[in-house]
Amino acid sequence: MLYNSGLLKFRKISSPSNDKLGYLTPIECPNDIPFEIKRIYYIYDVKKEIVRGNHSHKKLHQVLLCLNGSIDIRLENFFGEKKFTLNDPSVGLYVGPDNWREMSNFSEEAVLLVLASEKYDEDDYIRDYDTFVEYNQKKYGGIK
Ligand code: T46
Repeated sequence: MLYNSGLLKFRKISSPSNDKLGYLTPIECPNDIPFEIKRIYYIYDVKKEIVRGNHSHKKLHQVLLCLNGSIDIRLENFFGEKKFTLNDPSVGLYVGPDNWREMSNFSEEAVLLVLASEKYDEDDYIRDYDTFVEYNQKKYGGIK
C-alpha cells in the first residue's frame, strides 16, 4: 500500500429474500471511514481525454468512490506512486494529506463521489508540482 492511502471495502447489503432488489452500501463514521465527513461533492460529465486533479492537500482526508462507470486515479507522494481503477461502488479509495492526485480515463457516465474531512479551503491545496515536491522533501526528507 502507498503511504497515507488505500482501498476501503464497504458493506454491500442485499436482500436474502429478494435478489432482484440490488444492493445498498452504507458508510458510517467512524466505523467505516477514518474521519468525520464535513463535505461531500461529486464530479461527473467528464470527457475521456480529460485529466482532473493535479494537486495535493496539506490537511484534507478524503474517500473517493466511483458510483457509476470507471475512473483511474494516480497517487504520488514522497514514498512512491500507485494507480487505482475505481469501478465498484462498494469500494472507496482513502486519500490522506500529501498525495498528488490525478483522475483520468473517466468512462461514459462515470460519477466520482468524494467524502471530505473539511469544508472547501483553497489554502489547503498545493497546485504547483515543484512546490509539492519541495514541501514533501522538507516534511518527510529526514525519515526516508
Ligand atoms: C480533490 C479531487 C478528488 C468548490 O468551490 N468547492 C469544492 O468543494 C470543491 C471540491 C471545488 N470547488 C471549486 C474550486 C474550483 O474552482 O470547484 C472548481 C474545481 O475544483 P478543482 O479544479 O480543484 O477540481 P478537481 O477535480 O481537480 O479536484 C477535486 C477537489 O478539488 C480536490 O480536493 O481531491 O477533486
